[in-house]
Amino acid sequence: MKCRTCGQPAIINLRQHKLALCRTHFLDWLPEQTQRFIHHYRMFTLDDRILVAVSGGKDSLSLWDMLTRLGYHADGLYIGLGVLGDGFDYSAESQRLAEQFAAQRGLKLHVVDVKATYGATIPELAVISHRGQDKPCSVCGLVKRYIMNRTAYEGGYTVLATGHNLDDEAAVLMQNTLTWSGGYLVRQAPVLPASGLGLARKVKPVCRIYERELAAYALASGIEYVYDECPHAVGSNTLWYKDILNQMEEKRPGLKLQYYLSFLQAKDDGLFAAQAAQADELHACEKCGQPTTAPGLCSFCRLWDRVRQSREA
Ligand code: Q46
Ligand code: ZN
Ligand code: ZN
Repeated sequence: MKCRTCGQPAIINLRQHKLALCRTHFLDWLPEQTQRFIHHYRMFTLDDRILVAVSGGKDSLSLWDMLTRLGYHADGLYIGLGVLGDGFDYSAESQRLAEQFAAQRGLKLHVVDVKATYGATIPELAVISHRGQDKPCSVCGLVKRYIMNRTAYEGGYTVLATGHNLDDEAAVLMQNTLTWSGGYLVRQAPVLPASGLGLARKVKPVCRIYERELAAYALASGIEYVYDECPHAVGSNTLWYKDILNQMEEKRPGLKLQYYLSFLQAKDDGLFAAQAAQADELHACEKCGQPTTAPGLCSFCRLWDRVRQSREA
């Protein structure tokens, strides 16, 4: 297999694009693609201050690397969840790699440790709050969304970028289309606009890029990242849907991309317009001031209230 651009041996074959590339040209091609999508979905410009949520994994670190290579002003945010792996401290290792990445490139990384800042790790929170039958992912999602938004807002960032890739998006889409969850589908988008109430603009610049391409980018550019999935992801629905989609992609290269893009097109054409019109009103949480649709306190403040009550009991 030879690189289409220069004829040197290729390191990757992008079957869905019928394109093979060598290391040099792949490392040029992926940021160019990302730039096209940033422009196409009007995500941000060189004047924006971007906060990239980094987990220490390949997707978010490759995204951060590409954004800085493209000349964007992008700082990082690492959230310490306090998750332990099999025989090693998963969160500590992820944090080390995120910090190493930032230090090597002279980039600014905000670190928010959930236990040090609020008083419990994510697995502890899941047990105390009885949310999600001791499976920490639902609490984790809530806490991460809150901290990301708050850090972006308080730091004066104009946009919050996450490393969700095409495989993530297609798996969520499959999960939501199997149950026709209109409310979730309407919010699944490459860009979610800001609200005047302090909800940051959210963007997913690599939502059209395959997971294996981001992994190849990280390897080819020498980015050290945490290889393992979060131990709580093992056995999750998302991984199961990813697996099914990969089997389909194997037989029909490009299927995942087509699935996702035709969904975005259908939404642009008005599918789920009714759900979009029903969007819940936001107001400021009575305690922390962050935007919420829940009456009174936001779900984050309610969660920590429950923790306090159960500790006092
Ligand atoms: S980090 Fe958190 Fe994920 Fe781990 S605990 Fe679940 S939600 S699996 S993206
Ligand atoms: Zn080449
Ligand atoms: Zn609150």
